[in-house]
Amino acid sequence: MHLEQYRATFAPELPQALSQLERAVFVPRKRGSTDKEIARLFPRTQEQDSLDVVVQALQGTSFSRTIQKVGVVFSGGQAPGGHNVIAGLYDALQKIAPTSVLLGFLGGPSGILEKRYLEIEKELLQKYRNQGGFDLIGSGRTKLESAADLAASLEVCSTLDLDGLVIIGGDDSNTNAALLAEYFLEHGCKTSVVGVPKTIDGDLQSEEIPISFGFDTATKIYAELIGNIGKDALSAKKYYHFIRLMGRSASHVALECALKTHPNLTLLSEECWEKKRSLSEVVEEITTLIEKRGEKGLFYGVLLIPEGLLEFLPEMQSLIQAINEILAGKGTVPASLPRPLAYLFDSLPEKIQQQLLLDRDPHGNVQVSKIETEALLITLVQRRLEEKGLFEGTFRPVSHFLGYEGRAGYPSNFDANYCYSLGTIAALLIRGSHSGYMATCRSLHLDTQKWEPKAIPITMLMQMERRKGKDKPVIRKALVDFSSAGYQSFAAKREAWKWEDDYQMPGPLQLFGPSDLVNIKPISLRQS
Ligand code: FBP
Repeated sequence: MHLEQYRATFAPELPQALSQLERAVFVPRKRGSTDKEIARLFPRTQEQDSLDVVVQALQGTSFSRTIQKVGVVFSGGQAPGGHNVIAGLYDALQKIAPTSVLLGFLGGPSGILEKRYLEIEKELLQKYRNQGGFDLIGSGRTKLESAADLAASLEVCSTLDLDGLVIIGGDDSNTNAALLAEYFLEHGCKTSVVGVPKTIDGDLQSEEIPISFGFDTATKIYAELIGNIGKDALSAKKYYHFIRLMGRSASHVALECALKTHPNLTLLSEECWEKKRSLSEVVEEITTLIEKRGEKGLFYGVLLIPEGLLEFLPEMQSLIQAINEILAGKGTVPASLPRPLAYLFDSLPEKIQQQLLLDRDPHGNVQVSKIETEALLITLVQRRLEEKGLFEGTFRPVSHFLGYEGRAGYPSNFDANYCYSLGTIAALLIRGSHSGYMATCRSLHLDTQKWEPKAIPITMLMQMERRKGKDKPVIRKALVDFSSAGYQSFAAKREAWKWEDDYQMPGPLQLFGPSDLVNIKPISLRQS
């Protein structure tokens, strides 16, 4: 038997509160106040309460609707566990509405606009249970934002007579979900729009969302590879490994991998922003590390670089924002840049200049995964070492980018259970005709049985931000919190890691075996 067949037989565990769906009910909990502009833009969904799932003592509540048809869509980048959201949704629907039909929109949100879907049936779904990737229905990054997109989505959901639409996505995709929910309510459409927090980046988190799904698996996969690279560095003693890690703006992935593997240096974008560091200061820090290690006879090392680093160096951020505005209008780069920024742009290697000019994604974000920050740092560090007359011929850098290899792996047990629970909560939200909500669970640091399933209004997470040259309502990205236990632990140990070569080898993600190995959770997981 192949691993995928074994894995398909894994039975995800549900929190106790979701074990009897006929007795699982939502209890409202007052939410905090909403940003004024968000409240103005979302008049129908901004006042909704949070909802906690509780088990009612007696059966017999009449739920607000009988479900006949539900649609589901993946939006944005892959994250391990997505198929289990669909499995949890499907199984819950089968229990609460056995004749209901689940439609999967193909290729992401564009599948909604173009009315491309397939019916997800039991036999088909079986092959995808507990598997990585999003290949059952595919994904895409089309934004549902313009009046025409909203109208087309309404038309499709109404014609298909959908009771619910589940959007499995990151911050931008869940922003789309909030817009759709508001628009559908405004137009009297019965389709409940429900979001599910997906992204390996870990930046869709809050008090109520301890972590997005996929983060656990992706960081375990990266940590295995970083651990192997560390072991190689320690054996060969001749290479400096510059490892850029996916994760877009926030450095959650880099922090978690650092806690798991203990590299010599981990840059955190948030710290660079806080300290208003320039690119040359970052280069100086790396050069000094290499210099001091060289003095101790150590000519090798492991460095972690978050993929969003450049956007968090204030001078580079000004440059990227200026380029964004120019690309959204009519000017050209570098001609239309103000002089200091044009000078900074000119000082960058040509390849990096080109990468900064690449098309923005449909949400207006610069495509950080396409900017080879590790190569830029290697070039600048090499230049600086030469200026200082240091280590001619002994600085041998190797660049790595760990990104796509972590996004579609077999989900860890944590992600498999979490996703299955999120799909189940989504079904309950649709049964209760709740729209504009995101499914989530608190207490993920505890055993699965003790997780607290709940739903929060998506508007609770939103604020106004400048995108593509305009102010837009968006979900705020959660950055690394300096008061968190994960960061504090990192801050306490990193100085020692610079010199002691305490590289850890977490090894491959364990799907079977002793429970303390298969149930490892993210070290930086919020205990909320
Ligand atoms: P989501 O925010 O959609 O989950 O995507 C996350 C991510 O994997 C980032 O870490 C990365 O920068 C980006 O997607 C890469 O995008 P693409 O898949 O379009 O190359």
